[in-house]
Amino acid sequence: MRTLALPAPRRSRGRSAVFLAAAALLAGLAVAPAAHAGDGRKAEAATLHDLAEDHGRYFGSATDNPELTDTPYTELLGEEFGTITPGNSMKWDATEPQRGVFDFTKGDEVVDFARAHRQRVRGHTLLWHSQLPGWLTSGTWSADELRAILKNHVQTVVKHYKGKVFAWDVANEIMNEDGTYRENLFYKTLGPGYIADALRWAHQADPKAKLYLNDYNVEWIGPKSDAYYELIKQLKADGVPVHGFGLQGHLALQYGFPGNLQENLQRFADLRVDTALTEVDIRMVLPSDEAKLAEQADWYARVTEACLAVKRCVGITVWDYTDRYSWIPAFFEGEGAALPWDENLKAKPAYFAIRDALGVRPKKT
Ligand code: 9MR
Repeated sequence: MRTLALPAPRRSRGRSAVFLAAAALLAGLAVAPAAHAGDGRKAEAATLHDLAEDHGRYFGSATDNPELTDTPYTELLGEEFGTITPGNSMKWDATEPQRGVFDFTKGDEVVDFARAHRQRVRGHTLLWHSQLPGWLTSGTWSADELRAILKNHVQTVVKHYKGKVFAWDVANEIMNEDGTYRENLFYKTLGPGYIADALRWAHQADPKAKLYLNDYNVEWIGPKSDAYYELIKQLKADGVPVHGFGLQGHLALQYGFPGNLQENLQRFADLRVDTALTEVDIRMVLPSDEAKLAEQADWYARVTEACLAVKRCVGITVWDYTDRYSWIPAFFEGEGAALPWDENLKAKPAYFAIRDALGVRPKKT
């Protein structure tokens, strides 16, 4: 049986490989390092990202600036993950607090952390209806003015992070549940063309960055994911630089698992775009108990397996890795325990289930 009392796993590189292996054995799991025998670095206990890398995928976590002073937290953040997404510090209110005045201090802090730990950064997000600065939401803009503001924002931010951010959530949460366009500030003034424009401007600013549309409640096939499917198909047909679809993956045990996730990922791959699970967390009604944690573990494994089954699903990011810093309790009263590590940075069954799912290595010929 898996125990919750296991210590937080540490990155392979040096320290507690043997300890982790012993812990995994106690937990009744296959121990990853054996499969790497003969490879110096990988002979040590592999991290989630190491295991994901064996499949050509990444495994990442979101983080936020205030958390970077929590040393036990940053140790794990720096060791276990291959990519980092700033949870807030690249959003519009942070990066352009006054019109035309840019502040990259906090975003840079996250980038510097990532680079110091040999991690790549997913940029989040260039435009969203939420967390916009007051000067933008309270202003009255003509279409020409707003277009110029959006272009300047997108290009200034993307240029600043050129070569440092490998993928951008260019447009976040632009669809309603019924598959119609969300009537955000940009839509209302510019119409749906703002999406293609933002993608083109971002591409001009950094031709190498992968450009994504990103949303929640799109993990299953339904009106909202259908809308993205149609939009991306059209954007591709029009030659617009769109490279990926981000499925946030904010799931909740009480609403059921999105059974056709794999099929959904596959249809986007068939449109010749990448997909990524960009903000995964799996919440539950509190208090948590053994049965809920076991079900959560199973869901994490299923999400991981769905991504591994689709070639163009390039990676998985959890929306922070520990319940200590999850956004859930503040937004959903009475819910939480959504992440693979608990509030004390102890690995939960979900962590071991992800390892298990990643541990199935493709045969090397
Ligand atoms: O994690 C973010 C949290 O700290 C903020 O308070 C919140 C504000 O809306 O945004 C959170 O991140 C969101 C992400 O940017 C977009 N998808 C939903 C995420 C959770 O709300």
